[in-house]
Amino acid sequence: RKELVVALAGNPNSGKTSLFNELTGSRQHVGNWPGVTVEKKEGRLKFEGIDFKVVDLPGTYSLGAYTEDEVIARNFIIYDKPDVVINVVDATNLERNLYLTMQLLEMNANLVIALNMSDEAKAKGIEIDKDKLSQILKVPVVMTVATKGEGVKELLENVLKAVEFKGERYRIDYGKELEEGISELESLIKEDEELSKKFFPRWLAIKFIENDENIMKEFSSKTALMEKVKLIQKKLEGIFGEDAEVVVADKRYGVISGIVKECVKKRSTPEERYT
Ligand code: BGO
Repeated sequence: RKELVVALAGNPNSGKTSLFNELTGSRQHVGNWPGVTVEKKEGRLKFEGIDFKVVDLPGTYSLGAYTEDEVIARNFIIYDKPDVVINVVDATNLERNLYLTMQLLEMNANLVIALNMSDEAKAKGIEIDKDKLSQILKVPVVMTVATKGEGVKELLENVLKAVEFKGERYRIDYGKELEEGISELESLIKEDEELSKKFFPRWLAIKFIENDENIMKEFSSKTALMEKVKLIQKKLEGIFGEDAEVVVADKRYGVISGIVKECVKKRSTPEERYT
């Protein structure tokens, strides 16, 4: 069996580096991403007789086209199609971190969530129902303390299971009007061999509606498709009275807020109780 590729994705300071070190130990190689001066870290590990290559993606809050780091991370997921993506989530900041998670799911990345900093979360009285989170997102969720190696074995067991996963993960329901636009574009994308081979059609359709700079530039020569995109954007702006990209982002934030309400309980910490 060939070497499996696992990418680590997460917000800055979520503990990605600590987890990378814990997974790969001294079997690391540091270079650069092609054409840019951003550091690329790769490492190797063997688990249950299977060889893994672990690629540490740049830490980002989003996967838009706004920073070099975001473009590197998203291009790796689109073009290199890693077998599994470990999404390192800071459990003390679940709501903010889930914004990236939603985008990874939208790209059809094969996710396993490492709910890291779970020691810090506990100390702060934040209780996350990880089974509930896992059930909603249809993604394995493992509590980890990367700096102590806690949960890492369970994480790898779930990575191995995810390799075989063929089902569907969670997808945001953007509501009737947006979904109509998305599926119209999705059909056009599926009819285009170049596009449908390269991209997950639903993701690309959403990026078009969001007016994603890189994507719009890359496909500006597909005039019929671009006209359709503009038409749909106009229609949505007429309905919502806002740019389509704002409507999409708002919907994501709303969905995340709902998920957090369902999964997170905050107890008062001893300090808060006695002061
Ligand atoms: C410092 N639990 C706890 N408690 N801390 C963790 C965990 C965890 O599960 N995982 C990581 N950290 P990175 P990115 C630091 O460096 O891996 C800590 O950006 C310090 N440094 O040790 O770098 C980790 O790669 C001085 O903390 O994250 C690190 O994603 C004082 O979280 C920080 C306190 O981890 C970020 C912490 C000189």
